[in-house]
Amino acid sequence: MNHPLGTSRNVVKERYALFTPAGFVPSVLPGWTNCTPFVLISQGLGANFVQTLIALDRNGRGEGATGESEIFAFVIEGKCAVNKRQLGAGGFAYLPPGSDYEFRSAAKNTRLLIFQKRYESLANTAAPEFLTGDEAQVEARPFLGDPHARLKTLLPDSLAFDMAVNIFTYDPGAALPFVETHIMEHGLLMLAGAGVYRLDADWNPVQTGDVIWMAPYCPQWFVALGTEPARYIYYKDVNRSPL
Ligand code: UGY
Ligand code: MN
Repeated sequence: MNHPLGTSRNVVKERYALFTPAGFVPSVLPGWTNCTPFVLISQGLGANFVQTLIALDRNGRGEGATGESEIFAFVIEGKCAVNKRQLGAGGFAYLPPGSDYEFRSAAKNTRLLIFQKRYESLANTAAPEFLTGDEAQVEARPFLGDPHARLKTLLPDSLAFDMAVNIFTYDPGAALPFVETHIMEHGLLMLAGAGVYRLDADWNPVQTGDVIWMAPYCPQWFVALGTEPARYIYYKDVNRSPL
C-alpha cells in the first residue's frame, strides 16, 4: 500500500518513469478474459512501445491478432500456452506481425510481461517468425568483461528483429560500468533483488516488481544492493536506421 499521506516512489518525468506495484491500476483489454491487465508504459508517456503486465486466473485467456505490431511475451510465474506451445516460468514467445495469437494460462497466479510495438520492416529482409524459448537455456555472458554483471540476450541477433529483450543479473555491489546515454528506448521490469537506478538526474531506489520507462537519451546507470543478485528484464529498440 502507498503511505496514507500520499507518498509513493512513483515518478513520471519527461525522460523516464518509475512505476511501483502499489500504484498499478488495471485496464480492460479486448480479447483478454479471466485476467487483470496493467498497461504500464504506452504512447501516453511518449513511449514508442507498450509494456503490459497481465495476471491470469487458471482459465485466463488472451486472443487476438498482432496486425502491424509484434508481441514479445515472458512468463514471470505460472504456466501459459502461447499458440499451443506450453511455457513455464522463464518461458518466452515472439509473435511477428500478421499473426493470430491465443494465450491460455495453465495455472492460477500466472503472470505475463508483454512488450508490443509496431514492426518496422527492413528492405530485402523477411520479418522474423514465431518463436518460443526458455531463459534457462540462454547463456549469461559477462557484460563488457564483468563476471558480476551478466547479460542474457533472449531474441536472435538478426537484422530481421527490430527489438531486443535481455535479462541482466547483477551480483550485490555490481553496477553498469558507465552512465549510458543512447538513442535506444527501454522498458524494464525488476525480476528480483534491489538496487539504485540513476535515471536522468535522479537516483531512485528500486526493487522487485518495479517497472521503468527510459526515453531515448535518458542517462541511466544501475548498482545492485542487498544480499541477493538483482535481475531485470528489459526491452530495447534495435537494428533500424535513425532516419
Ligand atoms: O542494453 C542496454 O542498453 C543496457 N545496458 N541498458 C541498461 O541496462 N539500462
Ligand atoms: Mn541502456
